[in-house]
Amino acid sequence: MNPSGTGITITNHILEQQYASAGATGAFTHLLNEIVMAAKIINSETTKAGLVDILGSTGRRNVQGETVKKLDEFAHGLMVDRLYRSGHVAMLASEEDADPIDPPRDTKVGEYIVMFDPLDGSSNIDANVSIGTIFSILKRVSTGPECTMADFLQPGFKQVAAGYVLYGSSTMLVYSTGNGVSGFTLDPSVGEFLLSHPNITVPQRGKIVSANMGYWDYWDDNLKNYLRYLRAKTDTKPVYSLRYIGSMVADIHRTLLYGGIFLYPNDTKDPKKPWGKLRLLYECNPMGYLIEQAGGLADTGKGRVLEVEPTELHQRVPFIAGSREDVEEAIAFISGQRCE
Ligand code: AHM
Ligand code: MG
Repeated sequence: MNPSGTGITITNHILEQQYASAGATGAFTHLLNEIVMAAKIINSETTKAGLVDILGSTGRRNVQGETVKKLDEFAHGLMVDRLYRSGHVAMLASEEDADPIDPPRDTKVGEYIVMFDPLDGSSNIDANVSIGTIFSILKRVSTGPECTMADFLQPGFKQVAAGYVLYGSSTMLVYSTGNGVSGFTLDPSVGEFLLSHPNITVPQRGKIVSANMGYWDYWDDNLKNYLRYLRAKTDTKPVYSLRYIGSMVADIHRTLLYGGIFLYPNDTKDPKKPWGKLRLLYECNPMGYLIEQAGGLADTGKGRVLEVEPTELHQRVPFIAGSREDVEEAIAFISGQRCE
């Protein structure tokens, strides 16, 4: 039933972390458990998506100008409801909403800020390709009666937890509270996430590169030199395999397990996309946190992702993450220190 045979449920695991942390009140545990519950419900909807009239576009566009799929809306609404229901959230923000989301009236609020992408990779839904939910948890920093933008615009190293749910060939929840990375697989027969991947560690070097090569013409020469280097066999390195799913959660999950490098660089030719596509606060920061917690690196090409000072809620950054040696090598090329 449980691939590792340990039989540890995610609820046990979260509770164990709570007991190990002096002064923990259980608020954080309750919050994470609401995310687990939301993950189970979103999973159930995604797996029956082909059976009911939930697939397909609503025809509306989100704040990023992208077509919103019905499942995105469902996942967004569910995350908002469940997280506020925990009573421990100060305020929420989602990829699907231009502004932070106010708590419903008369809701008990708490001290945590949660930012999330409710259904990442949603353009893949209709093709039955893996999609995911990403979340980032911070502590509120403002002290007044209402939250301010400063609560959301905190650098990624301030995260107290981050994780993702991958709706794939099996459903997994991977999270970290700053003590390494743990992965749980949903056993559909009992409806529980069971510890299947304790202490995930990204290999120091991989042999997979993951990037949308269709954008080749929009990338700068230093980056192209790096990618040419990866596809050449030398005495010291193999030819790197290309794997790109186009769902960040799935691409990062594979990178965590197998190693290698994931890149979503900036576009040098489109003035509307000078920072690439991926959003700092609810995509790159949580994934960067997990990659670092697993022993890898996450960089913008100009520095550590987790140290970027955010300026806007939906800010985008270039994202280069994966095995430590691969990312270091990529940065050497991107900065022009190496060209072959
Ligand atoms: P989304 O949050 O609107 O789904 O967009 C993010 C997704 C990532 O999952 C993925 O890495 C990227 O967009 C793929 O973009 P592209 O099609 O430009 O390669
Ligand atoms: Mg999305």
